Amino acid sequence: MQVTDQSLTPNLLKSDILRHLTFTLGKDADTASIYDWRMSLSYAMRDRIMEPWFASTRRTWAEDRKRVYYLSMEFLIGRLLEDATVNLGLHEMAAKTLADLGQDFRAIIGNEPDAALGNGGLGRLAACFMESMATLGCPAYGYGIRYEHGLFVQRFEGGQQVEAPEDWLGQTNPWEFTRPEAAYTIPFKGHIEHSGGKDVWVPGESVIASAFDTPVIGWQGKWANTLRLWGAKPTGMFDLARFNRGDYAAAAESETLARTLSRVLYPDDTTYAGKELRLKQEFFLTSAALQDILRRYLARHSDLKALHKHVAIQMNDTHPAIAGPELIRLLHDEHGMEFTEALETARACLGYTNHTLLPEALERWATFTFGNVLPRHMQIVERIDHWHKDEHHSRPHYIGIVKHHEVRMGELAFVMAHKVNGVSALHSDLVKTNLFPELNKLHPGRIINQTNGVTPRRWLKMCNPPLAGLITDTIGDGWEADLDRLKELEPHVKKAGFLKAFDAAKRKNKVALSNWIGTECGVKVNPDALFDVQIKRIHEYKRQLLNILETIARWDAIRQNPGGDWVPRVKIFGGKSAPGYAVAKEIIHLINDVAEVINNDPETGDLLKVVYPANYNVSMAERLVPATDLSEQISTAGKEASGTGNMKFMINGAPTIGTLDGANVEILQEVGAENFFLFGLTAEEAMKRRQDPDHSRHAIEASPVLPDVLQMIAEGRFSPGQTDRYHDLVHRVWHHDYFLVAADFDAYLAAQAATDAAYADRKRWVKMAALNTARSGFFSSDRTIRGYMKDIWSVESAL
Ligand code: 26V
Repeated sequence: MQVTDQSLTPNLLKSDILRHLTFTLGKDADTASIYDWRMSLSYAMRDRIMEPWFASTRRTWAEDRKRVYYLSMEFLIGRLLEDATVNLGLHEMAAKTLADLGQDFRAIIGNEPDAALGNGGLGRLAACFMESMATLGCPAYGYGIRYEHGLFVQRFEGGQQVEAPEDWLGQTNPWEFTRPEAAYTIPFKGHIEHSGGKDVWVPGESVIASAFDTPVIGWQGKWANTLRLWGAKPTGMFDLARFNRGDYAAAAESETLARTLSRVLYPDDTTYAGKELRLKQEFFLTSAALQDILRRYLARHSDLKALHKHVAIQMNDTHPAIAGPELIRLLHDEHGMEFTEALETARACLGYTNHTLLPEALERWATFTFGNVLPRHMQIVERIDHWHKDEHHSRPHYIGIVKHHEVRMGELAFVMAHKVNGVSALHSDLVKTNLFPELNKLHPGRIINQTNGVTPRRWLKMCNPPLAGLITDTIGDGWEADLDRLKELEPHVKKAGFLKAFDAAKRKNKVALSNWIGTECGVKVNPDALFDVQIKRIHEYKRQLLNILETIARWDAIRQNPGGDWVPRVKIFGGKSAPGYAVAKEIIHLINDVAEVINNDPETGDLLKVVYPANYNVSMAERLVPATDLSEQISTAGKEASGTGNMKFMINGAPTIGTLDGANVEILQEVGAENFFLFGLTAEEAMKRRQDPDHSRHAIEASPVLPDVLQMIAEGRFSPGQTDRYHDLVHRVWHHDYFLVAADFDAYLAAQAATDAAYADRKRWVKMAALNTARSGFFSSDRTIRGYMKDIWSVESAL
C-alpha cells in the first residue's frame, strides 16, 4: 500500500500544477486568478489520491471484505484541499511550490468554499468518521445527499441574523466525480395492488438518484474510501401526452420533484417539523444507498441471507431509519425472501446511533403523511410492529412503533437495529434509562456506548501548525495516528522550556486571530487577554444566554471597581440559529447589542471585549480553536448528547469551563478536576430542580448579582433605541426557565472567577493547558471508529 508519495519532487509538483492550469483550466500563468491556482493545485493533489483510491477498492473486492456503509443526511466536510495536502504528506511541498510560483498558499486554501452539507455536531461527526475510517483502513462508503445549497450563510443586520442562500457548487467542485452509471429509480406515493397473493406497490411518481463520488484519503495515503452523494434527476422525458393535453404543470411533475429533492439542506436541527419534502429526502438517500449496496453485493454473491456477513449499515440518527422497512421491501418484495427472514437479515446489518434526547428533535411522522408518501412502507412498518409485539408478549401496551397516528422513528430504528448506541457515557446511560427504558428491558445489551471523537489530522495537525510542530519536536512523529502518544508530553509539562514553547505556540495563534478579528469584526483585541470562546449552534439548552449574562455581570463589576485587579478577557461567540427559532434569534440579537455597548465603553476598554464574527462554519472553527484559552461547554446537564467541540478545544490546549454533561464528564475524568472548571447542577439535580415551579424566581432572588443583570437588560441598557426589546426574554428567565440559566448562574460566576485567578498565574495556566493536550488522546475519532468496528460492525482493518 502507498505510504506518503515519495516519488513526487517539487519540480514534478510544479509541472503538475502548471499542466492543470493550462490543460484543465485553460489559463495562462500570467492571467490565472486565485480560483485557477486553487483548482490547479486541487487537481494536482487529486491525481495523487487516485492510486491509493483504486488500490483500496481493488483490495476490498479481491479479498471480498466486509464493508461499512455510513448513512447520513449530513456530512459537514468543510474544505478539502488542505486536508488532502496534509494527509498526502505534501503540505510543505505544496506551500513552497506555490510560493515559488509567486502565489499565496494561505489565500489559495482560503479560496475554497466551505462544504456545509450539515447543521452541526452530527454532520461534522460523520465527516471525522469518514477520515478515521480511511486512516484505519476500514473499507467504507459514506452515503449522503449532494445538496446544491448547503447550510445558509449568516449575516448580521442591526445585530440580527439574516440568512442568505449558500452556493458551494456555484464553481466547479474539483473533488467530485460524476457517476452517471450509478443511478437508481426512487419511487414515491401511488397505491398498493393485491395480485397473486402479494402486495404490489404501484408508485405514483419517481425520480432518479445519480451518484457523485468524492474520495476520502486517510493519513499518509495508505487507504482511501468513497463518499457517495446522491443528486436527484427527473426520470426521463417529461410526460408528453399530458403536455399535449395542455396539462403543462402536471407534465413537468417529475422535473419539479427532482429539482427540489436535492436542492437544499434542512437548516433546522432543533425541531422536527413533519415536512413531506424532508421525508422524501430521507427516503431518497436511503433507497438509493440500499439499492447500491445490494447491487454491489449481488455482483459477487447470490445468497442474500448472508448479507450481514458482508455488509454493515450504520444509521446516523433516525434520519435514514426508513432503511429498516426499505431493506425488508427490497429483500421480500423484490427478491422473494420470506418476510421474517428479511426482517432478521435487515436487522443483522443495521446499527442505529442516537444523537439527541430532546423530545422536540425526535422524528415522528403522521401516519397520514407517511402512508401517502410511502404506502408500501406504511404496511411494512405495521407488520414490523406486530411482529415485535408477538415476539415480546410482555411489551407494555403504550410501547410501539405506530402510536397515536404517528410512526415513531426512534422506536423503528431501535427495533430494526442489532445495536443501538449513544455518543458519550452519560448520554448512553440516559438513552437506556430515559429514552428507551422499556425497549432496553426487552433487549438487554442492545444499547451500547461509543463516545464521540474528532480527527486529530484536521483538528490538530492541520489547524494548529505551531502546536503540532512542538509536539513532534518533543515526542517525535506518529502521534497523528496514535493520539494516546500525547501522554508522552506529560513529563515535559514539568519543564520550563517546554511550557514556554507551549505558551509561545498559543500566543502565535492568538496574535493571528486578533488580526483576523480586527479585519472581520472591526474590534481591536489584546492578544494577551484571556480568549474565552463559545462556538456552536445557538440553542437554549447550550445556554449562550448564561454566557452573555455573565459577560454583563463582569462588565458591571469592572465599572464598579475600575481599579481592580482584572484579568483582561475577550468573549468570542460564534454560531447560527435555525431560521425559525425565535428565542435563539433573540439571544443572537442580545449578544450583538451587548457587544456594541461594551466594545465602545472607554471605562472598561481592553479589560473586556465581546466579538461575534458572522457565519461560523468549519473553517472558522479551524481558526478559533487553536487560539482559544477557555472552552465554554455550559449546556444544561442531561441535554448535550456529547459535544465534539469540547474535544477539539481540549486537544488544542484549552481548559474547559463546563457542566457535567455529555462528553464533558469524560474530559473531566481524563484531565483531572484540577484542570477543569466544573460548575452547575448534575443531570439528576436538574430534573429535581424543575419540580419546584418557582425554581427560577428562587434562584434569582437568592443571587447577589443576577437581579441587577436582568434589570439592566429589561431597562434597555443594551437596546437604548427600543427599551422593551428584551422584555420577553427577561420574563422567560424569571418564569419559564426550563434550561435552568438562573439556577446555575451563581455557580457559573464563581467558576469564571476561578478561571481569572488561574489565568493570572501564568505558569499554572500554561501547565493546565498543556495537560489538557497531553491527556486528550482518548478523544481521537480513531478510537471511536475502532469501537464501532469491533462492537457494532464486526469488520476488520484491511491494513
Ligand atoms: C435533528 C433534526 C431534527 C429533525 C429535522 C432535521 C434535523 C437535523 C439534524 C438534527 C440533528 C440533531 C442531533 C444532533 O446534531 N446531535 C448532536 O450530535 C453530536 C454528534 O453526536 C453531539 O456531539 C451533540 O452533542 C448532539 O447535539
